[in-house]
Amino acid sequence: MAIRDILIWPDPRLMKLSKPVELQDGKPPDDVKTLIKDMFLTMYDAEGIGLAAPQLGVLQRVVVLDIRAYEREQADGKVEVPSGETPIALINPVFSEKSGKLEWEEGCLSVPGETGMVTRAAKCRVDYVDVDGLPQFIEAEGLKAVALQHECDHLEGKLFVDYLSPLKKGVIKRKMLRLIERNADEAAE
Ligand code: QAP
Ligand code: CO
Repeated sequence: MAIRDILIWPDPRLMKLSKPVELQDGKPPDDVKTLIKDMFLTMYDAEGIGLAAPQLGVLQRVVVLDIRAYEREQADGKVEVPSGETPIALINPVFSEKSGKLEWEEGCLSVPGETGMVTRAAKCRVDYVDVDGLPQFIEAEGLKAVALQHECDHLEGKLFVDYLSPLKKGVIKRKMLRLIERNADEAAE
């Protein structure tokens, strides 16, 4: 088990379609179980609330989510109490839109330090297989619905920046390219 490096957009691997996990005797293989553990470690280390496998360069349909950290941030009063159970690992998630529209200021561990307003479905359903190979589904709203849509998008090679204006996207891209360059320089020192 290990913390892995998170790819920074526009790394081309973030724009690829991820493949479904092939279950063996109805169970996820050991490398996928290790991947899920590493995804949680990496997400917590980076102080994120969601992470998709392609962000670690693994093009498989696996997502982890733990929105409790976000709940704590909001603990001063209002906002919302996200529904349902997290932390959660989703294998082969299939998203279906339920209803409504919800605007949220999103960020992404692959686009560090940047945010943008994205409109998503306010309620959604996600069918998936859990770490034990059991078919499950979640019906979510609010932050949890936003997070599930954001993470499922990663499996299609899509990021929140793809919903922004070309101008804003371009500004963020230049910043990220500079960051990638700086990281490479530091690694070479
Ligand atoms: C996806 O995002 C998400 O820029 C998860 O400097 C986004 O965990 C779900 C993060 C919005 C729901 C709503 C981003 C941490 C974490 C940063 C994240 C940063 C440090 C983002
Ligand atoms: Co993301």
